[in-house]
Amino acid sequence: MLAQHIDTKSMSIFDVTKIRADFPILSRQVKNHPLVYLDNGASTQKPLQVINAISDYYQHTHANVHRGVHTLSQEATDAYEKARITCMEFLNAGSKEELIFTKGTTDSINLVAHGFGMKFLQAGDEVLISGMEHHANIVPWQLVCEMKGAQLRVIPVEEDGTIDLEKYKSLLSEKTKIVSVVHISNTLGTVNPVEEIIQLAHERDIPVCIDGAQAAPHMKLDVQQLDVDFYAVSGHKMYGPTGIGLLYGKKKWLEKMVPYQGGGDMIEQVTFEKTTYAELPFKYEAGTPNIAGTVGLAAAIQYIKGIGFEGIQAQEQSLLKYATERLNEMSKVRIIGTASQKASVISFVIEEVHPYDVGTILDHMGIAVRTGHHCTQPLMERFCVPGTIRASFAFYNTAEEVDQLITGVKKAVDMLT
Ligand code: C6P
Repeated sequence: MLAQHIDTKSMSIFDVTKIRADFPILSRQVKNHPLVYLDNGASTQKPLQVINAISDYYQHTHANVHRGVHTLSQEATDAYEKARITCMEFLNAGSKEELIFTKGTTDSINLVAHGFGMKFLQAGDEVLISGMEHHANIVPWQLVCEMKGAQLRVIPVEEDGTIDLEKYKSLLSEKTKIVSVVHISNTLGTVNPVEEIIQLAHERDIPVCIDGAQAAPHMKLDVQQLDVDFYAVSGHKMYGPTGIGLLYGKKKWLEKMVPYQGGGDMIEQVTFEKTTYAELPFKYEAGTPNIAGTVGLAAAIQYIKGIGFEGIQAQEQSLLKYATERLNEMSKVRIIGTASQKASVISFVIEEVHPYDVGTILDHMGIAVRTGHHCTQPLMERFCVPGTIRASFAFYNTAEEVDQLITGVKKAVDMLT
């Protein structure tokens, strides 16, 4: 990770002012203050390139896909399938059969849990997740485990917010049918050693599903190099629209698994006696898809590519380092999640202060952070806190915004302690 001297006035690795001009929302006021948007882990803002691509699609191209011989339907189908290729290249998936459009990470993981679980899980089997999972990577597995009489097992989290790898190794057994863990924790920022996690599972022929919701916006992904079996992503966390996401799945699994939803477009032949399913990836895309969402997501990917992950990481790691240093200067502030490999997410608590109160004070200063359990309640329990204050940075954030956050946190400390 990047280590460099930070000069707060001139720390930008690239032209942030120019980049910020692409995001209209960043120049609005909140409570009579310029918006300081530090809730990118929840959802990122959208550049004009994405907004315009969606608007352009609706103004000139829209019709339903895969259904019509008319020009608009063919053009919409072309746009949809072209977006698939863009997304496929973004993840470096081997073929478009392996790239399914979903509503987002939650939908993708539900698809895997149902499709894999209903086919392959039996009573007594185990599904292995980690203690830092988002509810989206807990509840779908609980649902299918309950239906199949299987058991959910959990890899513990260490005090610094890393996965206990030794315990992971000991939990892998012949009962383990699938491992499903998060790539980057939305609450702690920890970047998990997914290569090692995958390799250890594969040594026992156990497939691995990775929740990549927080990784896709921050790092170059290569599902083939990872050799991962399933990889889930949300469009709205990577500068794309809401309601669109990706599931990468290895063909060998997708072919064997059962469809998650039935309906139009996912069939080959329907009779009242029996239905046969469409080829991949359509087997898993029932109903009219979010066509405009795929166009917007493809535009977001082009936008990210235009900036490049090298610049994105340099900027975000600088902000992370600077914010960590400044927060650590405050005696009443405690950072939760101190792993050496982190994305630009900082969770912290203030002694004897409820996170919501801090969030409210910050909001009055125009600063948007997330407060609460971040949909990781078991992780909150692990760290014995009701919730945290979370600042999550994107490449369009600045050191000045970190300074404003620190001013806000100091004000909260003065008012509430
Ligand atoms: N985390 C956050 O503020 P959806 O809602 O389907 O796009 O993503 C769910 C999800 C799954 N896994 C991880 C690691 C996530 O961070 C999220 C979404 C947001 O942290 C909203 S709860």
